[in-house]
Amino acid sequence: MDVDVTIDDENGAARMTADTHCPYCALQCAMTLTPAPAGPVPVTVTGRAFPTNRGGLCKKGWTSAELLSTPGRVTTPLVRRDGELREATWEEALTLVATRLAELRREDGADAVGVFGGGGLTNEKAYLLGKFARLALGTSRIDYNGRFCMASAAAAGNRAFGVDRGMPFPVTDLDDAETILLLGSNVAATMPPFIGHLAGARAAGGLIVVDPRRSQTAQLTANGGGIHLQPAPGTDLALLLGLLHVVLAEGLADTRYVEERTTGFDAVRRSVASWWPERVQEHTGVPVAQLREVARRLARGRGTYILTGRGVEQHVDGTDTATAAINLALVLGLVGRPGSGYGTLTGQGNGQGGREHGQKSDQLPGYRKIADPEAREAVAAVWGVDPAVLPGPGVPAVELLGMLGRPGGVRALMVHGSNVVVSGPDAGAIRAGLEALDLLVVCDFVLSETAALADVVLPVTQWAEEEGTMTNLEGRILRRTRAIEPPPGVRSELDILAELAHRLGAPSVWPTDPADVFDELARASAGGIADYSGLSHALLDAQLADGEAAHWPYPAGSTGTPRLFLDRFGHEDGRARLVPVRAREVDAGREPGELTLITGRLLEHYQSGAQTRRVPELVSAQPEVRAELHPATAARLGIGEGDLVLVRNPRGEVAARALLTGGMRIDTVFLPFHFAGRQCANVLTEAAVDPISAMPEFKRTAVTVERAAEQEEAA
Ligand SMILES: Nc1nc2c(c(=O)[nH]1)N[C@H]1C(S)=C(S)[C@@H](COP(=O)(O)OP(=O)(O)OC[C@H]3O[C@@H](n4cnc5c(=O)[nH]c(N)nc54)[C@H](O)[C@@H]3O)O[C@H]1N2
Ligand SMILES: Nc1nc2c(c(=O)[nH]1)N[C@H]1C(S)=C(S)[C@@H](COP(=O)(O)OP(=O)(O)OC[C@H]3O[C@@H](n4cnc5c(=O)[nH]c(N)nc54)[C@H](O)[C@@H]3O)O[C@H]1N2
Ligand code: SF4
Ligand SMILES: [Mo]
Repeated sequence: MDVDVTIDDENGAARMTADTHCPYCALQCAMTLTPAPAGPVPVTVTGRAFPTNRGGLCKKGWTSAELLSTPGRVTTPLVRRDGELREATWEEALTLVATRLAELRREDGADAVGVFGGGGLTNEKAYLLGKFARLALGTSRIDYNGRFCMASAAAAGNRAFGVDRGMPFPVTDLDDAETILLLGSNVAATMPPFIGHLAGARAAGGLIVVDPRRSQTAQLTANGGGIHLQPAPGTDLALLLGLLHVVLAEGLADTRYVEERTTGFDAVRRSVASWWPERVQEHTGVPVAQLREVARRLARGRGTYILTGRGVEQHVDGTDTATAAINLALVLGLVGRPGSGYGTLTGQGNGQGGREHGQKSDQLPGYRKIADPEAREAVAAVWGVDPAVLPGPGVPAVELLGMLGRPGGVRALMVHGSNVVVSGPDAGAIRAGLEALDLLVVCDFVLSETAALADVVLPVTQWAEEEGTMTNLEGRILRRTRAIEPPPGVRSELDILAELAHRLGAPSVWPTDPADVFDELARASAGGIADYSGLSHALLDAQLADGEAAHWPYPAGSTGTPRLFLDRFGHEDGRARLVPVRAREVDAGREPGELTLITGRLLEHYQSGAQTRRVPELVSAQPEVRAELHPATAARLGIGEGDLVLVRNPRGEVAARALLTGGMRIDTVFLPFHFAGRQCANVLTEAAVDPISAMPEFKRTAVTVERAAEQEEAA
């Protein structure tokens, strides 16, 4: 869709508006951009009526256009010379990158070059990046920040259903729910317009929020809205086993559904047998009476949904925890039936599409496995190459970052859409790895902390300056449309990848028009799980103008799939798998005097903060990191409101002002991860990962907290 002429201003001159979606999270709120040539910000943003956001936007959405003209915008390639990043021409920068990449490949083989992508990239960019890694670089070593985000929920969904689509139903289905169990998700801060879809459940007293903090979302359960369960961090798996135990003990299971639509019930039944409520209370801190009440409420007829967020997934047992939530939903007969369901809330703007089209180490476009000979053949045919030239599976993100600069590891890294030095686990080690590289190339539109370490920075277009598609949290494909011309000097990522592919002598064709890239993606996805082959930019534009949604799978000749699993699941026998899982020990390894650090998000900032720390209104609302502590914990440690505290462990130290709140447990401290330098929460987190999904443990880290000495306070 190109721009529409819809507004006439006073003197009759037509101005153009573009209907698009927010550049940030997976709710992908609909907005209209109107060019404002006179002001400091080049477009004005208005919310647009759309099923997911109903015209609403959060603060980040409202202020998103400010980044287009931020003083920190990079508009010229930068190349490091004598230790400093200096302006260079595109010819110089691209020649340097292509020459060095080819040299390193010659010296150490193709796997000496790594690629790190992002879930904020459009489908077109994510697809071309995966193709570029496999064909132009020939490397297997590509992965992306979705490993930090969606990997555990995705692994659990694939294992249970044979398909991973965050929400297998439109979000508006939630409007009629009577009961919603929301585990480890703070939507009131992370997707504010989403809470409109919780209104029905709240009115019915059925919003059940599981969070060790009284988060903004947990606060929605007050005044009869529902129940807040406040377990110890990392004990959700035991809680879920306990809920299933009560469901079975009290005869609340949907036995007919279990028999007809699932396999594996007996093993799961046995696995929860010993999780009687008293044991669960001891393990999690959740009272027996609450556990029983919640189990009964979930089983009370239709209108029940179970949803998970990062709070339960970003753990070393995140896949098993998501699996336990799925088991509960299946035994209650909630999945694949209108009026009930299970889902996970995708995070980044294109967190869903970003994991479908080939930037994950083990995948090819269409959510196909790169190790599967049939998938390799199908995609190689679209690319016009011999399947034998495609590398095999690479390694997941944390492992990839652990190889930087190591012998036999990765000597050059290309980063597209992630600020790993702030957002990756054990950030100090990641910084050391990035510094040890022979070549770090970062594509970005601002000088993120990661870009600041690069040898070459390539400036790219931003959302309002480009065309493309995004796949939101419901698996609905949306159009991103251009409202304004990019500033002179920046190039689109598609253009950069195509140019480098040519210089590296890559086979195949390298389209740069997003509609053409989409057409190729659609063909490459045909027959895969995430099949987009019936779609094109033109079709999407016509449909969207009609108010019709496009949910994948959308094979040629179909009209898409708003609701999955109505008749069958993705496994060959059509049944869902119930998979027995076990809870780990609580607090193993906590020393006396240690607290558990949990990390997460603030409404005003997005991710590593590379973008939102550049928006004045957001910065003035949340200028710096604050450590949230229970007043009793603070009193015990001699800490007062606003004191500077040091949060420490052997990996690092964060300096933060104390924010005292009764919403914390006395054994935990909370830090948002949006800040850099001495405020970076991830210098404390550990690179330990879930054995199935390779998701790092972001939500549970041992730390000590103490008041900073006076000299430190003064500094
Ligand atoms: N404002 C804002 N919105 C965002 C983003 C952002 O950076 N800022 N990022 C987007 C992205 S990529 C994502 S992935 C989503 C994430 O969205 P959410 O999943 O809602 O975000 P988090 O704040 O990481 O975690 C949610 C909650 O988990 C709780 N939690 C921590 N540990 C545990 C635990 O062990 N068990 C349980 N049950 N809960 C726990 C935290 O206290 C927190 O309130 O948000 C998206 N939206
Ligand atoms: N401690 C802790 N750490 C966490 C989490 C947590 O809960 N706790 N959550 C994790 C999660 S869920 C996520 S998703 C990650 C996210 O963390 P990151 O991967 O760091 O994500 P962003 O901060 O969004 O970084 C995106 C970067 O890409 C740039 N960018 C945006 N769009 C584009 C584009 O189209 N092309 C290019 N080339 N660049 C672009 C932005 O300017 C920014 O510099 O953080 C993870 N880290
Ligand atoms: S909720 Fe997400 S998509 Fe909507 S305006 Fe806020 S950041 Fe943008
Ligand atoms: Mo995320």
